[in-house]
Amino acid sequence: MHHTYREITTQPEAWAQALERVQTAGPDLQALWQESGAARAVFLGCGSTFHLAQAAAALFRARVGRPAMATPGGEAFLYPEVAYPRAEPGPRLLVALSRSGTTTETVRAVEAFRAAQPQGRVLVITNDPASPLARLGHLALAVEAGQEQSVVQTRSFASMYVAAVASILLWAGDNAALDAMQRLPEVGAGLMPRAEAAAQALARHPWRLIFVLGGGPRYGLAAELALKLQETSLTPALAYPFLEFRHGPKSLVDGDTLVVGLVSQRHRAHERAVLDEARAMAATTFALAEGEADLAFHSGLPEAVRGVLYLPPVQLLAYFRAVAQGLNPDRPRNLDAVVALDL
Ligand code: F1P
Repeated sequence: MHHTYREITTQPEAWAQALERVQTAGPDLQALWQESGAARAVFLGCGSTFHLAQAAAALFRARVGRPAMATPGGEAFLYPEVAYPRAEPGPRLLVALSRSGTTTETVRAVEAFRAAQPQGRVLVITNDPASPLARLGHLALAVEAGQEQSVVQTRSFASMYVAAVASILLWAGDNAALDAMQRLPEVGAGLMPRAEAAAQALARHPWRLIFVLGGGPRYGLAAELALKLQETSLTPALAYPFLEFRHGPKSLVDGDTLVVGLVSQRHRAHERAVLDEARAMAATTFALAEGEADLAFHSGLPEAVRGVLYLPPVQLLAYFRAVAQGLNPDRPRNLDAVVALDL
């Protein structure tokens, strides 16, 4: 059995530890946000963790109601004037996301931020408590249970995402949603067999191209899942907000195209209409949603807290597509677990 399979299917345990870490750090998380001026935030990561930053920044804007942007670590290091606009003086909170805590671009970006903005505050969310990045944070949330043997991030990503969502809901004062999150590990474990069956069925076809569509706080998750399909199974994969699909990308659709929809409850009518159009163009579609979908969660959880449930089915699709092609999902072509540079 590959490490990747075990890491994907056991990930609810890592979600549980992430929730514990936020629970324990609650008062420190609140203090950090206040000390940072409670004005704005920047979420930062590389590759998978950049997509995590995108998902987290969108949820932060929606729930905390303050400006927040997501930036790749390398971009923040090279173009600090883009990441921290001068027109917005005053401190800010920087949330640095990294499985390893050693990615050079991320570490250098945080060092530069701390030097340039001494009043700013840094929260690090990582899977390695002893990493250089963990030591650079004013506060670090370390979810060791998310650590992996595999190069490609699956349970690590999900564990850091759960920690980020819980932190955001804490800052938003949404205690009801925070309480509801405690059920995620149990719901996730219950969903895993159905997620696996659906992924195995979908993986039987040699898809030429896979779209992953997701809007609002789900766009970053769609981008991460497209990256998963690329890294693990070498399948060309593209992520778009649902309605953007019509503005050009749909020209790529043919009978060997799969369109995966991370369907929301709130805008399911608009999102289903896009999937219907894709099917009319000969694509195969696969909808993931809380109810009435190809894979329905039936979680009973609020929309803001159940984003992580979209991850295992598509992570498993990437895994089974890799195995179907005789690839080793634990050792993807050309990739290393950490990108270390001499910047
Ligand atoms: C991020 C990273 C990603 C890449 C792959 C391996 O490292 O290198 O860029 O997509 O998933 O992880 P980290 O900073 O999160 O450790």
